[in-house]
Formats: sequence, C-alpha cells, structure tokens
Amino acid sequence: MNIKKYQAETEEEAILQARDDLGKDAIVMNIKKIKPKGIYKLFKKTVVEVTAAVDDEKIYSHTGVRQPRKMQDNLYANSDSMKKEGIYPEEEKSAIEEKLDSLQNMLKQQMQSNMDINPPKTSKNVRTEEVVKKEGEDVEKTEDVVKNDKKTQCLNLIKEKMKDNDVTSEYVEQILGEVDKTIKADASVDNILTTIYQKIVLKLGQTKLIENNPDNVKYVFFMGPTGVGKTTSIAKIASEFKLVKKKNICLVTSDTYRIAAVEQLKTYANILNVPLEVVYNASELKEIKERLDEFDLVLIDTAGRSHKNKAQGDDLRELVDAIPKDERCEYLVLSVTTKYNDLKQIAKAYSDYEDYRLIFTKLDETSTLGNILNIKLLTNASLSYSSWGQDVPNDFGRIDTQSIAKQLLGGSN
Ligand SMILES: Nc1nc2c(ncn2[C@@H]2O[C@H](COP(=O)(O)OP(=O)(O)OP(=O)(O)O)[C@@H](O)[C@H]2O)c(=O)[nH]1
Ligand SMILES: [Mg+2]
Repeated sequence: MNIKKYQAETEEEAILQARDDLGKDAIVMNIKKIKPKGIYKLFKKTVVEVTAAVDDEKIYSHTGVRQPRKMQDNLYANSDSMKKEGIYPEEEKSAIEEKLDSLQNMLKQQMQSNMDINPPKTSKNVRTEEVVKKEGEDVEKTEDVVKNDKKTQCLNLIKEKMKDNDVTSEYVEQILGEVDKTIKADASVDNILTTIYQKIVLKLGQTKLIENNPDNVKYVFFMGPTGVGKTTSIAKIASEFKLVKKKNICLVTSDTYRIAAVEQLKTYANILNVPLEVVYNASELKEIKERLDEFDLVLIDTAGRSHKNKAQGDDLRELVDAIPKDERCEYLVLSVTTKYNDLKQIAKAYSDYEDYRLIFTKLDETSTLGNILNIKLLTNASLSYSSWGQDVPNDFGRIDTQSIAKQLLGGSN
C-alpha cells in the first residue's frame, strides 16, 4: 500500500494531484482542512489536504515499472516548503480520525482486560518450555513472544469485530493475511488498526456515480431483486438531477407487470414535473430512443426479478441491450439486509453484465454492513450510492467507504 498526502486550495485540485501522481486507481482515504497558524493567517488561505492511497500492484500497472516506492517519499508532495516553515502545523482533526481514535481506545482497553485475564508468557515460563542454549538468545526470544502475543491478540480482536459485522471469514482472513506481513511485531494498536482501516477503504475502492459518467452515457438502468428500493432510488436520483443540478431528465419504466409499479413512478414524475415513458419491451424502447436522446439523462426502472427466473433475466438483458453499450450504464440495487448466501446467487445471476455498479439500500435496517464489503470483493463492481430510509429525496447519497470501513472495525456511525 502506498499512501501520500496532497494539499491544494480545493478538494478537487488535491484529488486531481493524487490521481496524477498515484494513477487513476488512487483512493481518497481522508480529507481535512488545514488552517494557517499565527501571522500567516493573514496571508495564507486554508488549504485542503487529501490523503490518498493505492495498492502497490496498481502503482506498478500505472507506471509500468515494478519499482516499489517508499511510503514516506514525497509525503507532503506539494507542500514541503510550507511544512518546513511551519505555516500549517495546526491541523483540524477530521471526524473520521476522531472516530478512529475512540476505536483505538476501545481496542486498547479490551486488550488490556484480556491481558489481565490471560497474561502473556513471561520470560520465566517461556524458559521452562524451551530448551535454551544461550542466555542472550533466550531474552530475545522471550521479547518476541510477548510482542507477537500482543499483535496476535489485537489482530484477533479485530477479526472478531469484522466477523460480528458479517464480513465473511474468507474475506476477514484475506484482509488480515495481507496486512499481517506489513505489521511489525511491536506495532502499536493505533498502527495496526489504521493499517487495516486503510486496507478496507482501499478494498471498497472508488465510488462511481452518475455524474462521473462521460457525457454520452445518458441511459441509466436500475435492476435488481423485488422490493429492494429500485424505484425509490430512481426518485431520489431524479430529484437531485432535476431540482439541484437542473438537468433535463426523463423517467422510463418497463415494469408493466404491476399497475401499481407504473403508478408509483408516475407519482414521482408528476411531483418533479418530468416526463415518464412506459415501455413494454426492448423494441418499444428502441422505437422511442430518438426522442429520448434529447434528454440529458434517462433513468430506466425495471421490474424486480427473482434471480431464479431465467425468462425475466432474458427480458431484462434484451431491454438493456436496446441501448448501445457506450451510451448506457447499469446499477444493480441490493438491500444490505439480504443474506450473504442469497446475495451471492443474485450476483451470479447478473454476472454477464460486465460493468455494473452497486447500490446498497436499507442501511437503516441493519447494524452490520459486512455485505457491502463481501459483495464488493465477490463481484469487483464499483460501489456507488447507498440509501438509509424511505424518505424521498433524502436518506440517499454516495456510499461513504471511510465510514463503512470504520463501522466494520467496530466503530460507531
Ligand atoms: N427502510 C428503508 N426502506 C426503503 C429503503 N429504500 C426503499 N425502501 C422501501 O422499500 C419498499 C420497496 O421500495 P421500491 O422502491 O418500491 O422497491 P423496488 O425495488 O422498486 O420494488 P419492485 O419494483 O417491487 O421490485 C418501499 O416501501 C420503500 O419505501 C431504505 O433505504 N430503507
Ligand atoms: Mg419498483
């Protein structure tokens, strides 16, 4: 993992610098504002500092050279001189860091009480268990045992927390296995926790929203199981694009199986004062495409489908293929409350869609968010939006990967 910090006047500029330097796969780990101190307050603006990271393999593919970079190199890539002059030493702690702090304290306390109940082996009892040849060797070994004991205890606690949050054993072992090698035997709890937190944020990856689409991608399909919140998600996105971004949008529904489904979207279309088109099949969508091309964005609702129903799957595929590949994108809407085994089957049913993105709904209905990480790792699809309630147009927004990583490690929301 390679982590660096970038400072600029705006968040966007700092992120651009990070992507320029680390490649397009760089993930934003943290954003904070840094206020200039003392007399400099008068002359210098507050700057935004973005911490970004990328997995080592991704750097190699970006640069094309297998040449590991040192983590501390160029840590403050664009502000070395400012740092040396001490202009920006007063750093505002971001909310996420404060929450990680409280997490660290909690883990430390837990480890301490574990140690009290189950103290690590002392040099004395290790000595009785091992055949010791030299006195010096013995002391060194003993220290290693104690250090490793602490590290193992901490990793075990984190492992438990992740499993409690429904991250599958497979992915817990994978993530901890990957970081284990990089954590020193005498690493502090803070250090271990931060390393794992960063690894999870990296694994959750970059989120991809509709506004990140190229201009020609204006058709957006929403697909997924029944009752997960596809139509509600569309209403929330439509209201953002129409009322906030002032875009010319159109809603389309192909969910003609239920009268109520058309009525539901029609209600939202009326409230937002946007047109609604109803199509019964793929050829009808093709027929009206020329008219739809006039809009900035076309949001297409589809009927909820059981992943076990092949015919429904074929209809959906045909409908999506009615729009050329380079003009559309697909969002698979999933409820985070669905059992992982079922989510796995659902993901399999959509596996022939190469580049879909994931929306997770009903975050308000569960306290364990492991499924988000599980499905992200299973499908490697990009995460996008999440929803945490029924209130349209609120309770909806970009998936906050930092907050999810924190919650998976036992932190509170
Ligand atoms: N608690 C909670 N309820 C939600 C959320 N998103 C949607 N719902 C509710 O879930 C129910 C189903 O939502 P819809 O948007 O109709 O789901 P759908 O996927 O379009 O359903 P079908 O069209 O029948 O497949 C509604 O009662 C929504 O209000 C959420 O994030 N949290
Ligand atoms: Mg619906």
